[in-house]
Amino acid sequence: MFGKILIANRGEIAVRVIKACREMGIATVAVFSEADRTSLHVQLADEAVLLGPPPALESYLHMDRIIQAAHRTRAEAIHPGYGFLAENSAFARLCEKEKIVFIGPKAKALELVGDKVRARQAMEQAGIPIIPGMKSIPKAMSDYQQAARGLGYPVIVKASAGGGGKGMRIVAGEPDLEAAIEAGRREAKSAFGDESVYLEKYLEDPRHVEFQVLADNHGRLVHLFERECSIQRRHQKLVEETPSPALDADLRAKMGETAKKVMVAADYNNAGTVEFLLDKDRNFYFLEVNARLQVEHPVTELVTGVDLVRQQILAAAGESLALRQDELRQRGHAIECRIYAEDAARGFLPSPGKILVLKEPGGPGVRLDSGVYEGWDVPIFYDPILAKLIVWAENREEACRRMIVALQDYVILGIHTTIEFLGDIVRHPDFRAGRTNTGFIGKHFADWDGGGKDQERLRLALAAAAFDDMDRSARPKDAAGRSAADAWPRPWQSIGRWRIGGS
Ligand code: MV4
Repeated sequence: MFGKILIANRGEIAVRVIKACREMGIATVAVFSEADRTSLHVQLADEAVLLGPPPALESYLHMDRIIQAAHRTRAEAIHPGYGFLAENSAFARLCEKEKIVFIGPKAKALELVGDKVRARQAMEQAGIPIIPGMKSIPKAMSDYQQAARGLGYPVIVKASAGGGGKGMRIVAGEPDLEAAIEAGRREAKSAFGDESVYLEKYLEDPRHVEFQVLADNHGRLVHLFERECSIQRRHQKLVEETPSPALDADLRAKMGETAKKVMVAADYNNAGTVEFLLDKDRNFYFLEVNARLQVEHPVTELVTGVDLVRQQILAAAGESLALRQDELRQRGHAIECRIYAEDAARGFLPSPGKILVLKEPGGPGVRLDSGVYEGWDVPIFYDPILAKLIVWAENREEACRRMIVALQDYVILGIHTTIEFLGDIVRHPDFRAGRTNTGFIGKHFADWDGGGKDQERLRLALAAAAFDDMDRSARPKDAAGRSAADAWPRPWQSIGRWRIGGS
């Protein structure tokens, strides 16, 4: 087993990986940018190496500096987390050349699944259902027109190098096709440096259901069931859960076996996720492979009891997978809510700044994967995820109730977060009934205003009071040594009544 691992990431996922390493007796190296000197992951690791200035290209995306940090600290392996270099085949290759183990799939598998058109070809050959559409990149506009007529409108333009919605355009009819292809090309070119786009039949409001897979380096693999990820806004997931309310045992078994076939066809190793779209008639189609540990991995951990990060590390060290498909079970129900530093009432504007008050939920079946602490300044430079709140309960309804209470117990003042927005999602009758699809947020929450001006004034007043309270040691004290700020109750330290949807 490795003696020391470098974590090439920041925030909650770096903290999550450090935790797994500590449990395994593995020393940890954090890397950080100048904007992250005081970050939690830096404080929790055994060692930390400064990479450079705040911009990701100068720090968390700077391959040479990360490799150098690994050499200097004698780390034997690098865990990339998600985002940044996690699915970068050039980085996986560089690690190999430098004799550092990349904790993830081989560069060749990363290349295949990173190329959507090649992946579609490979999956079709393996007998996997793919969304009807093109299987190569054509030259002429007339080829696109012909393909679109054959598929029938609406169609969707997708970038071959893409993923996550960049370069995508929905086209209602032939008059809009050329402009959509041009726009998709430009966006793909600037996002991925590759302007290749292709067409698929557009599926209306599908569900997004993905399967977790674990594979070792010796050809053994299992799936760990599904995650339902339909609650998204502009391709940013907000709520995930497992089991999916849309699957029965039969469909689950079919999709799970298909997910394993996908990974065999991709010659895939380590942890990965196979994404499917599920239409209203319960047809499922391969969408793409996410070649990384995903943000939403904890819901799978809570219902299967498997520590996915530990499994990633074991597999990367060359150990044989000790899990057997026929021994894996889904027990109970898990839901995850993503806490972003964003103002949900104002178009999800980023909301960096100092966390003045932080009160965290806990209790039975409540897990918080967090990368923040009270008094810390949330920097503006990176993905705004602060934490993930994950709950487990025996069934979906109990899990919803547990989530609602945990969100009520979660107080962050000083910056805007998605906490209140998430509470309204989980309380929504359609969510409660499991009636979710990728159109849910657009349909029910397009103009959510967080309770309006009154709620906003209250939050501001509480934040101001909390700010005032921070400096209480400087206040004049009475004979007993108490300052005025020690008076109780202090409303900004309380939970409940003043909050939207509070008790
Ligand atoms: C689609 C689709 C409908 N039809 N493809 C969005 C992200 C990218 N990975 C693929 N996506 C979609 N592809 C066809 N042929 C609808 C989406 C889509 C979506 C997919 C998964 C989760 C959320 C989504 C939100 C909007 C659109």
